[in-house]
Amino acid sequence: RPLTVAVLGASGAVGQELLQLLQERSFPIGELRLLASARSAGHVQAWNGSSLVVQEVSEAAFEGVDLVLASAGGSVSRQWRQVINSAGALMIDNSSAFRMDADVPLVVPEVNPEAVAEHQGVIANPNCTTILLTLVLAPLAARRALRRVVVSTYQSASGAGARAMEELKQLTQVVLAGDTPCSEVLPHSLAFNLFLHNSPLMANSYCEEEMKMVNETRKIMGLPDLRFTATCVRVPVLRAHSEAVNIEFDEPFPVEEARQLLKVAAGLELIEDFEQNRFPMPTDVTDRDPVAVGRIRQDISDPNALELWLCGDQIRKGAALNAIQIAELLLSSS
Ligand code: 11C
Repeated sequence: RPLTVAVLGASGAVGQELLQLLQERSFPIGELRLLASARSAGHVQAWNGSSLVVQEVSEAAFEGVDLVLASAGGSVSRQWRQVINSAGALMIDNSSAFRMDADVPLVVPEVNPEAVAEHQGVIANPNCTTILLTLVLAPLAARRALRRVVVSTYQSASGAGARAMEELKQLTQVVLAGDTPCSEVLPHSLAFNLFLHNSPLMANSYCEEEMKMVNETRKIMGLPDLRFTATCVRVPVLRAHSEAVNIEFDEPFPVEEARQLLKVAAGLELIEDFEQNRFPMPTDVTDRDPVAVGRIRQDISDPNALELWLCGDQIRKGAALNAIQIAELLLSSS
């Protein structure tokens, strides 16, 4: 039967993408409720030929709901989890609130689809950089054991939300006009600039985003002891993240074998033309589902390691698409 679906946080960048994808993918919806804080309540949203009015989130708003797609931040998800589950609904949560909880599956459908079966009312959608990376790691790890992963990210403004995207456009104009840009959303202006990721620094000098990559990748891949290090950087790109990845295995991994595996792996697209020096770019994947991978090469400093590069749309596969694929996976297995 068609589902009653609630989108919590519909006005954000991920919320808007969720609405677009629910329509594009003909998700089986009987009723769609848009829920948000009092500030956004009353806003009218066009969807699939109709106009929906955003309602203020409340206990009553979840009555009769089957599925909640939550993208309003960790504290909102924490606040409403019990109410959602008591109403008999499943929450697919885009925040980091429950990702590392033992009773919450953390799922990338192409990588660990079997994990959804273990859910207790909440399934977590991983961090965007982690989703993109695991799509590439999984097919390789299925062939040879991973020993260590070293990743550097180039993360777009979209990861900091719709306001950061708007601000990047606006501050770019400010710089072009010869004035000094000043950010109200991020710690620094991104216009013609980049900086280390804006998440809080931890006691070990890694930022939260880097430790999310470490911990979430280990959980999704089922490799709790995987040696993993990351450096996360915010770059002046609107909505697609890129990653430079060094992957060490327990034995040499022929480049051509890796290329053939990645070429056919679910969710990936190979963009690789060494003669033309043409490899994935954020503009190749913007508004698109696949994660693009390329420049797969032997690490000249380690016979057991490969180097590669990937780009993926942060809002789409890095967030909204992955969440909807989790819901589709549940529907197909129920
Ligand atoms: C970024 N990955 O690009 C972040 C945004 O845990 O879901 C999403 C943070 C998260 O800044």
